[in-house]
Amino acid sequence: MAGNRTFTMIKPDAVESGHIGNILAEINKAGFKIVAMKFTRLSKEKAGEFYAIHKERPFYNELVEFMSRGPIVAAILEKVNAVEEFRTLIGSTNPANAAPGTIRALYAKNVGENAVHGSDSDENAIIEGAFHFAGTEIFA
Ligand code: ABT
Ligand code: MG
Repeated sequence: MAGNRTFTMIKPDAVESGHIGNILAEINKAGFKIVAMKFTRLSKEKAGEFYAIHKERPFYNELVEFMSRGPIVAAILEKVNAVEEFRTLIGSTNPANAAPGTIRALYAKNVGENAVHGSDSDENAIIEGAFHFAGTEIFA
C-alpha cells in the first residue's frame, strides 16, 4: 500500500531567489499537510551523506557544493499516496522537461539547481525524514 508521507527540501537556489513562500503555497494548494519543517543549512559532509547514492556520478561534487552553499527548508509532508503525488506536483528533474504549472517548471533554473527535492520511494521518505528530524520535531 502507498504510504502517506514524503520528505522535501526547498533547495538553496529557490531560497536565494525568494521563492520559499510561493513554493509552500503550491504545496498547501495541492493538499499536503506539513507535519515537520525547519529552515537550516547542510554542511558539505551532511549534503554528501544525503546524496551518497550519487557518489560515483560525475555531478556528485557539484551537487554537494550546491546543496551546502546556503540555507534550505526541510519538511515532511502528509497526503494519501504522498511520494507519487508530490513528484507529480514538482515535475521532472530537468525543469526543461517539467510539465507546465509544476513547481520545477515555475521556479527551477536547470537540472543541477532544480528548486525542490521530493523523495522517490516510501522507504526513502522514511530514511530522509529521519535524517533531518527527531521524533519530537514531527507533529502528526
Ligand atoms: P532530487 O529530488 O534532488 O533527488 O532530484 P530527482 O530525484 O528529481 O533527481 P535525481 B536523479 O535524484 O538527481 C539528484 C540530484 O542530482 C542532480 N543531477 C541529476 C544533476 O545535476 N545532473 C544530472 O544529470 C542528474 C541526473 C539533480 C538533483 N539535485 N539537484 N538539485
Ligand atoms: Mg532523487
